[in-house]
Amino acid sequence: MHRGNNCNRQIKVMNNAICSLLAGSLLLFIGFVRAEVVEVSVYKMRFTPEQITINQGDSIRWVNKEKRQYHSVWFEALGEEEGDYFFPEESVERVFNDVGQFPYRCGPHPEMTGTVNVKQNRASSKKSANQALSHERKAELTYIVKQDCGSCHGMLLKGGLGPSILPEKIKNYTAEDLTAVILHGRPGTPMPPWAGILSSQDAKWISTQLKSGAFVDD
Ligand code: HEC
Ligand SMILES: [Cu+2]
Repeated sequence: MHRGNNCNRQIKVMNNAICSLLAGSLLLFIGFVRAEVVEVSVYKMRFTPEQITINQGDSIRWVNKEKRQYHSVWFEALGEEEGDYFFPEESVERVFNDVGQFPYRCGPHPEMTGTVNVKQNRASSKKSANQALSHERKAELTYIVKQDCGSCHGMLLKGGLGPSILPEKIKNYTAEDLTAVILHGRPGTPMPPWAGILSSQDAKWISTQLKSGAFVDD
């Protein structure tokens, strides 16, 4: 069930390319177009990330990582019925075939909200691995680290629901170790895999920045 389970264990002996091929059992191949399943964590009464952008044809899987709380995913604004409740360790999935912006909320907890942005052009979604990150992408990634990572690791990355990821605490990890944790998550813990949202280049950049303390210096 958990994507990346084997990958984490074997990451030391396999490179990322092979690893993502294995994770590819989750991916559907439609012609040359690869539809992805992107995970959203449901944890501590929040959808994380709250805003997510995917390509047409991709799916979102909402995974309940709470200890006891159940939730639902309800696209109320579309005039739909509330989705089924899903309990800890359960998930719900939905495919998005239409382009647009789709806000949703949890039925029992109206304050829990999220938005799925579905865009048409899949070519521009992830930068190719050897292309330098643009200033815009770096700004986006900094925002993701502060908002999304910060929701668990603390706004100042000093720890919260997740451990501190300040330079001192992660000094025994290489940037490659951190990149693997970010892309694949830690199965069985609330740390979600970011591979659907971040390219390996994005994750590598974040890892380098984390190690240098760049996110907390300014
Ligand atoms: C839903 C909560 C949550 C979110 C969001 C989250 N993390 Fe985590 N993260 C955790 C938890 C919990 C752990 C500890 C997992 C364990 O027990 O091994 C963790 C572990 C880590 C570790 C390993 C730390 C160590 O000392 O082993 C790194 C690095 C990390 N997260 C980075 C990130 C980054 C970067 C992001 C944003 C892209 C992020 N996390 C988003 C909950 C989260
Ligand atoms: Cu809820």
